[in-house]
Amino acid sequence: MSKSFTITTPIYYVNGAPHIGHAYTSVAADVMARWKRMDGYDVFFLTGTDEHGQKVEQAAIAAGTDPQSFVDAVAADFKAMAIAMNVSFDDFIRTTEPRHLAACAELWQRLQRDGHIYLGAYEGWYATRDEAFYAEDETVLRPDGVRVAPSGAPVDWVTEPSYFFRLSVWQDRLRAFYDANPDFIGPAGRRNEVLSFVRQGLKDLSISRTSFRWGVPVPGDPDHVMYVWWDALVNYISALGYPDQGGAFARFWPADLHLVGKEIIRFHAVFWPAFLMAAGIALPKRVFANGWWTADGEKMSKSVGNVVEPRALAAEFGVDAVRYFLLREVPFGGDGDFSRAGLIRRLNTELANGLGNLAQRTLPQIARNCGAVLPPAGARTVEDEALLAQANGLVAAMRPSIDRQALHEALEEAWKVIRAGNAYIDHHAPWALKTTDPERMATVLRVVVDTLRPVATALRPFMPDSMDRMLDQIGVAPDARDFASLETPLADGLSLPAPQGIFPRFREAVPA
Ligand code: ME8
Repeated sequence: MSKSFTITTPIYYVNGAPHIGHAYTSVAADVMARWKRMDGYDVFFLTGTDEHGQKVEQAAIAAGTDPQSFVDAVAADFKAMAIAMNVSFDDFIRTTEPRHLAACAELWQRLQRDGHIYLGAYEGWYATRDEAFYAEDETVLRPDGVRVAPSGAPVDWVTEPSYFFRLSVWQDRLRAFYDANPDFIGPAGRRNEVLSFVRQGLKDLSISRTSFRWGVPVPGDPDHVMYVWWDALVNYISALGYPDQGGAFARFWPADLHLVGKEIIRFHAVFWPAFLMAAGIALPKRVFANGWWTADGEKMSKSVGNVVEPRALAAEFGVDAVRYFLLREVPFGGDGDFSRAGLIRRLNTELANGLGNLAQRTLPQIARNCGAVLPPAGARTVEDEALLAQANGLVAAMRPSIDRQALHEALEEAWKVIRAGNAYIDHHAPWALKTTDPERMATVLRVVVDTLRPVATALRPFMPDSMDRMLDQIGVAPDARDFASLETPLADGLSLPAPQGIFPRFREAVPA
């Protein structure tokens, strides 16, 4: 059986509408999932929605509806956004589903039975907006008298009975685990942040609340609901059928990669591994945190009115241009700033002029001058072979970058080939060979097609629809678009469909 690859996104809170930040993590995970499928892996790609907690309850009240109807509507919108952005998830888990509630209850009972969960009283600073507790020294008292968390969210002093997870006892084992698995957390800055957090000492974690009702009931104690983060993290195994540890669980756990935003690395790299260790379940292999997007230099927020809506952008520029921009604009793991001008610039220079032109300068010539069939390879020069070697090495050049989540570097590898391909056409000017040396013209055009094919194949995970259209145009059968198929050359004389532009240049309408 082929090797498996399990990748997850965070499950998104349903207290607000999906925006470009959510699309970002999901699209990045999608690229990796698609890449692995094309590379012969048995992939499980999980995404979904996090539907409990006080914030969601409050959002439902504010919307004048009950929590269940509210989460049903917003979860459907998140799912629609993922589909619109061509995110090829294998499962979409909702934390209000029975399978999730059952997994949470079972895990809770096991941990309680084994002494990892105990009843105590919680006192501390709690930020409803972050659904998180903060230590006194993490909070700041602002001049206006409001105490706030590092995120800026106001905190309240909370005292209530609470169940605790004995996190403190896992500190040494967590540290030993990080030492033994230096690649567990990426990028390096986030790893350092986690190591120093754990080094400072771990306190037991409050994992139940009594002050509101919208959560997973604690088994045997109906006054309590589970802390939303406890419930949320369990999604990664409830989706695989836990507590049944056969079937999908046996096939796809442990996860190869939890992709998350940088603000939730602690939950995934400290709390989650400790829960799993306590439960005797294998730990995920890696947690990688992407950076944060701002919009035109400002934090995106509803009140500022600068929230970037991914579907609106996709409708205007095409899904693939948006996917490309997000992954190309910033080194993956770093922060980025979204601007419309930046998107248009990359669409025009890199997609239309770069990649699009490589096809547009070749395929119409084949249609006109080669009888619309794939010309034979003919006798190749050293320059022909050099370009083809570069193109044929592309998947191998991108693979290590993909495996390190360096998606921007993987794209740069592809653009090296695209630039070399365009330089090759400039230099060999096939249009000028039409009358002087038609045989050489045919060879040059064929070299470009044989360059386009690995380029379009390697870029399919990033821009699935556009690259499929490009592969249609060079006669690659739909079932021969994985990486292994690149070993089989295209047949001479293959008839090609009429060429069509794939990335039209975008011209901003000038206001009258
Ligand atoms: O934290 N830039 O959900 P959430 C980049 N439910 N990425 C962004 C972003 C931005 N401006 N805004 C959001 C939660 N994201 C929890 C997760 S997991 C068991 C529970 C992305 O709706 C990024 O991946 O606040 C971030 O971690 C996630 O959305 C947060 O989504």
